[in-house]
This record gives sequence, C-alpha cells and structure tokens, in this order.
Amino acid sequence: MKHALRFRSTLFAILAAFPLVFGTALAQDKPGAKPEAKPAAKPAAKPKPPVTDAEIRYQAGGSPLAKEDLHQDINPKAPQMTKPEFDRARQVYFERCAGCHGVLRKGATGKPLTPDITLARGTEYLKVFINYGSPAGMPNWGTGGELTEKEVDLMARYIQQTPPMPPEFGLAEMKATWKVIVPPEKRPKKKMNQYSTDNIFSVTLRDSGEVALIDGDSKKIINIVKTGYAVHISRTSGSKRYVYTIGRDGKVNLIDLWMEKPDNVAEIRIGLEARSVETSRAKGYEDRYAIAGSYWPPQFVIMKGDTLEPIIIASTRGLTVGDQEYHPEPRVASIVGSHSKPEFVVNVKETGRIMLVDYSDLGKSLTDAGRSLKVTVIGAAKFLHDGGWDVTKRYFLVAANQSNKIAVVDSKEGKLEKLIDVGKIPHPGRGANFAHPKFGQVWATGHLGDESISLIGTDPVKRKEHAWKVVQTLKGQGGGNLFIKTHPKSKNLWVDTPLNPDAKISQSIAVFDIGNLDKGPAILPIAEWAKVGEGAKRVVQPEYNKAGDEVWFAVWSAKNQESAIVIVDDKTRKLKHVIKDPKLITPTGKFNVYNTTHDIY
Ligand code: DHE
Repeated sequence: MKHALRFRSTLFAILAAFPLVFGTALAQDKPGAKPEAKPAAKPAAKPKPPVTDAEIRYQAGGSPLAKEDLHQDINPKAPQMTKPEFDRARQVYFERCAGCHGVLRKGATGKPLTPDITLARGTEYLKVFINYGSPAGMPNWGTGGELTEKEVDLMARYIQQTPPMPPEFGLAEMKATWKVIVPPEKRPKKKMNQYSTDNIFSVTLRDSGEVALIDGDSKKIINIVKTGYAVHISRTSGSKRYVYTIGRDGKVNLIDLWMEKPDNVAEIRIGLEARSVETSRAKGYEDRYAIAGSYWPPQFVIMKGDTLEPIIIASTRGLTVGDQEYHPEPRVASIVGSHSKPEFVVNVKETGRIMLVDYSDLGKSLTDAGRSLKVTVIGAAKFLHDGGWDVTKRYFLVAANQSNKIAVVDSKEGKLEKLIDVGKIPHPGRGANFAHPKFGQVWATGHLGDESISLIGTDPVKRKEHAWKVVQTLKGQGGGNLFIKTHPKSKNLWVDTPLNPDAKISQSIAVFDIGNLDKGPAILPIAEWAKVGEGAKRVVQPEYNKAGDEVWFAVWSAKNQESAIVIVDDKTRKLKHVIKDPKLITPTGKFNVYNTTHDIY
C-alpha cells in the first residue's frame, strides 16, 4: 500500500505538470477529442488527491461477476483480443473496475467507459490513463504496481470492446439454487437452547464467507455458519427467531436461532451480485416475507420468510432522477422494512429513486398473475446508498453518497420530505438518533470524504424550526468514516474512521459526549487494546448489546492475520472484553438481534 501511495504522489506531480493531458476525466472530454500532447506552460501547484486510496478501494471492491463466463462480441473497430486475453481482462475488470464503472461500463460512481467514448480515445491514450490514474479518483493501477505493463495494455484494449452482458437471473435460475435444508414442519416448536436470542450477535466474517453467531452474554462463539461469498450484512425477522444473511454473490442464508445449535435452514441465490436483505416488520407480517436486492441483475425479489421460496421479482431498471436518462443497471442499495405498514423501502443507487413497495397483497394467489405489488417511486438524488429510520420510524434518512446529500422520505405520506446538503460522501450505516441538548431530536451521519459529522433535526412537530436542517456540524478525527452509533440508554456518540489513511486514526475510535458535544471527541485506541499482531487493524462498526451498556467493535485485519472483537463498557469507556479466536477471520459488521429487529441506533 505504501508503494502504491508513493506512486500516487508521483502521479499527482505528473498530473500537475500535464493538466491538459490527464486533467480531465475521460467522459468529460468530448467524444472524438484526442488528448493534447503539449505540456502546460506553467506547472500548477501540486493538487491534493480528492479521494484516498482506501476510499477508492472501498468503492471498487471486487465483483463476483469476475467468475462468470461472458460472451465475447467481436467489434471490428476495436483492437483485436484473443479469447484467453478477453477472459483475463474481463476478470480484471470485474475484480477492480466494475464497482465504480458499472457492469455494462455505462458509468456508476465512476465515468462511463462505453466503446463510443473509448474507441475515440485509442489504446495509447487509455494506457496512460490506466497507468497513471486521474485526480478525479481513478487509481494509478499501473504505476501503483497493481497491474503489470501487459495487463495495462490488455485493459486498454478490453475497454474498447463491446461490454459483455452478464446473464439475467430470473425465477428459474433462483429456484435452481433454492434449498430448504430443514423444512418449517421439522424445525423446533420452541427455542431449544439457553441463549438469550435477543442478545446474540451475528458477526460478518467477510473473507471466509461465514457469520459467527456470538452469545452477547457469555461472549462465546455459538456457531460459525457458512454463508455466501464475502458475506455483507445480517438482518433479523420480526419475531427475532431468524437471521438472514446476504453474500456478495447474491446468496441468501436463513439461520434458525431456535435450534439447539443455531444453523442454516434454507438458502437461495437471488442474483449474481448483491448487498442487501431485509424482512417484513409490520404488525401481522412478522417472519412472513424476506426481500433481497441485487447489484446484478438490477432487481429485487420478495421471498417467503420461513423458506426463502421466491414469490415475486421486480426490476429496478429505469430513468435517472433529474436528467431522466435510461439506466440499464441501477443497483439496489439499502432496503428497510417499515414498522408501521406493510411496505419495504428500496433504495436504487444509480437512478436515485426510492421505491416504496407495498407487500400487503402478495399472499392471495399461487401464481404471479393474481398478485399485485403497488410501488410508489420517489425521485430523490443519485447514488443512494445506506441509511436508517428517525427515532419515530416514520422518516427514513438515506445517503445519496456521491451527491453529498441526505434524502428524507416520509413513509406515512409516501413522499420525499427533504433533500439536505451535508459533507463529502455521507456514509451513515444506519445513522444515530439522540436528543440534542439544544436542538431536540437529531439523526447523525459521518462522511467518507471529510472529517465532519452532520446532525440533522428530525422533530417537525415540537422543533419545526430545526427539522430537516443540519443543526450542528461536529469535527471528527478525519475522513474515512463509515459508521456512527449511539443507543437510547447511552450518552455517547461513537464515530469510526476505518478508511482513514493514517493508521493511528483508522485503528482508534472517536467518542463524543452527547451532553457536551462542543468539547470534541475523546479518542480510544481500540486496536491497541485488542493486542493482535501485525495488520491493518481497522476499527469498524460500533454496535451495542441489547442492554445498551456495551459497545462492540471489530478490529479488522487481512484473512491471514489475527483480528478481534473489542468490547467497551459504554459508561466508563474502559475495555471490558476482547474476543479472539482463529475462526474469527476478517470480522467487520456486527448485528445484535434485538437492536437490528427494532432498528435501535
Ligand atoms: Fe457495505 C451496508 C454496499 C463495502 C461493511 N453496504 C451496506 C449497504 C450497502 C452496501 C448497499 C446497505 C445494506 C442495507 O442496509 O440494506 N458496501 C457496499 C458496497 O457497494 C461497497 C462500497 C463495495 C463492495 O464491493 O461491496 C461496500 N461494506 C463495504 C466494506 O468494505 C465493509 C466496510 C466491510 C465488509 O464487510 O465488506 C462494509 N456495509 C458494511 C456493513 C454494513 C454495510 C457493516 C451494515 C451497516 C449497518 O449497521 O447496518
């Protein structure tokens, strides 16, 4: 990584000297324009990289589509590629580029790379771009040492080919992967173990494709359960009996917490790439349905909650908000279940549209033909990502991350309440709700792109003057924040910074006193407390226990290094316990059953 960073600074010096060659992002140039070869008369001041390396790598995480065999369409205008060359380049593309440029290269958080743009640039120009990157956020894959000269050449030729289309994934494909391991009638009729299910944590073991179920009372591992590839999040059912996980490969696992040793009871693949899963939470619908959204194909599917049998699939392809252009691959980002009505809130990333999906009329027919799915589509802002409910659970606040905005949806009225400008790349996780001493009830988000923490007023009844405005901006440790957390019983606001380039910052946590926010944060050296060996030791995602008196943090290192879970006493802010086990490989997200079910944060 140091190596890459050194090359990055060299790159910025080169870019500063040759702004006309590299200074504009690919798609901002007019199609057909050739790069200027002349250096600028005066070297400009060294530009500050707008994004950190960790940030870029976070957005550009590998896609499981790298493993899919895709058809090579021969375009006579594109430089020639043999089938093995095409396959290797396709794999590199899905491992490194698709997260930002999109599966079909139509552009997502990165620029479009479709042949109408890339063919006009030509191989030599594209090689320079891939080699050196750009100040707009493209990594220097060549000089950074991550792609060889041969691979840079390969990629420059690959992005001029017709983008290969991954297969669709409909009902037949889903059903072919669907397995009910223990049918509902063979499952326990009551809880068969001594654990307090409310205080079990489902912990993501990212790189082993498993979750660790940990008893929050004894801090002992109950079971390590096999899930999908690079498993992402866990959510729980309304009754708190079931845990649902989603892998990046679109695999949903259903875990029954009533079994003597809780384990998988069903599984299904709902797409080729995914990040989100949720369950029906409205009264009378607890445990009835699960929903999962996919990145590819762009769609969501509603399943039976106790078996994962797919019921209805709906596409998210459509028009972007604002410019209203067709987007062929708008990914499904966060999904939440409303607590007050039978509705899912589905956030579609690239189109910037929020879909309120009414699931109240799904059960009346055995075939698709008799079902109705009422969907209210709300235009918000592009690049919707993660978010959470306000304390009343009427309003859902979601980050439109690359738009630097928070969108507020009124789920009761089914409309957009407000779009709020915040800092650079908001990333709340589910955010944090608390009563501010001066401004009343607020919801907080930190930012990936800067050190600020925005507090937004959420009480339009008693504190109308502050509602849906940033009422205060706190200064955290630095950029690279991903998650923020508090609890109704706590006076602390915890803010992580796992993607900050400074190890001192990424390995510690900032904690604010809610009663005295102006004082600034105290910094706790969580990674140091873990006493693990070498590694990145990123401190990530604070999560409370059910009682709200302990906060759990992952100390996240690579899969061949030791990681740990560090538990802090919320009142004293002192170390309470460290969980270490050779099976705790790359722990990241932690989901307490009670808090996840009731959306307590
Ligand atoms: Fe996440 C939530 C997508 C990288 C840990 N992540 C989410 C959600 C989405 C998402 C859409 C919201 C789900 C919901 O609420 O329904 N995450 C993505 C990506 O596309 C991205 C940027 C790149 C990728 O290739 O996946 C990405 N995420 C990461 C990581 O690198 C993290 C830090 C470690 C990991 O385990 O992979 C990570 N994401 C998390 C966690 C949550 C999450 C812990 C849930 C937070 C919560 O409190 O609910």
